[in-house]
Amino acid sequence: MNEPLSEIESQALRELAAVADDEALEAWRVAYLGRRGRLTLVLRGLAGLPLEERRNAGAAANRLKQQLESALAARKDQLAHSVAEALAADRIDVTLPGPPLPAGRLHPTTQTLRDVLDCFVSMGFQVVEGPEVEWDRYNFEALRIPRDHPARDMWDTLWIDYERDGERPMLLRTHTSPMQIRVMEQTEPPIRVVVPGRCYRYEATDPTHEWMMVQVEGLVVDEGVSLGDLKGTLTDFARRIFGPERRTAFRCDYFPFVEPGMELRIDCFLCGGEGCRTCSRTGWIEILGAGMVHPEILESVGYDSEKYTGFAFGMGIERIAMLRHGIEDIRLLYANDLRFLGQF
Ligand code: FA5
Repeated sequence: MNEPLSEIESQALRELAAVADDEALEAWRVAYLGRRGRLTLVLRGLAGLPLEERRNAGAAANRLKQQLESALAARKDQLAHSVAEALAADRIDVTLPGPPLPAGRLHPTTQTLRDVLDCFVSMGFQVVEGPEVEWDRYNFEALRIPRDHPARDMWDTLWIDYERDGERPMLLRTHTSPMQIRVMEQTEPPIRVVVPGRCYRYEATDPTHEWMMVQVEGLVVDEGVSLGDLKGTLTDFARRIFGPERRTAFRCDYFPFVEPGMELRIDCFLCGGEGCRTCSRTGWIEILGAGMVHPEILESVGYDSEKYTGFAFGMGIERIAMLRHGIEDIRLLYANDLRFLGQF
């Protein structure tokens, strides 16, 4: 006999205990009991032994064969059982309600932006968009803010690290006003557009100032457009967005691209006009700059300033969201705290 039965027995049983699936079980059967299996080879080898020895060894080998066959059947049973158990444990109750999916919502700035745009669209304005990375020419020069003019100090600028002829002509737009020029260059009056978009300023933050904000620019150019149209349009806008109880006030302001220029202020929601930290103790919160388009600008884009007049405005959407929801600090809007944002 070429292999001791005891060795086959112990090895076979050890391996069988480690078998984990039907495939491994079949491989084990082939290895020990198959046509060329280890035990089968032992049984075949018995033929060459003397009669007495063959009888004893044959009986022992057959006993082992039976033992392995019944061990195989038992293991097979065991495996089938554990698969059934795993399936039972894994069973899904399809009648249970699914786990709730956390639903997102629109950011309060986006909600207000959409309401503002809806308001102007209902008045007949068209919505257009423009680039956030802008040329100096559109952001400043074409708006009558030449290099070295003190008015540039009104917009602390983030310049793009790109040089041409020793100059840096590109920047992150500081306001949406460059789109006034781009629209007028490409269209003829009558014009009625609003331009939403992000603007960037190299500015220290405080309760009403962020370094990134969303503005909506408005531009109207037509025959016979007057300051009365500007005031009427913006007063109507303010009533629709803030309700009739909020007080509004126009005040003179300076912007090189309009004449005359003004700002629109809303009474502070927090102190009701008494003066507090949020309104810098003035009782008012400025939401937009506006004015009649400067005739030189109309001429520079090829319009006849004797025939056409226009007005423009630019508002900060975060300031409007703050007034509507009573948000005390603009920085809360972009601090990404879901406990705060989830309230709106
Ligand atoms: C402008 O940006 C002009 N382009 C507005 C304009 C357009 C005037 C057309 C005339 C004609 P100003 O810098 O004041 O102006 O900004 C306009 C509005 O943007 C402000 O009233 C305010 O609501 C908002 N805003 C300005 N700076 C910030 C800031 N740092 N953080 C948040 N909102 C701001």
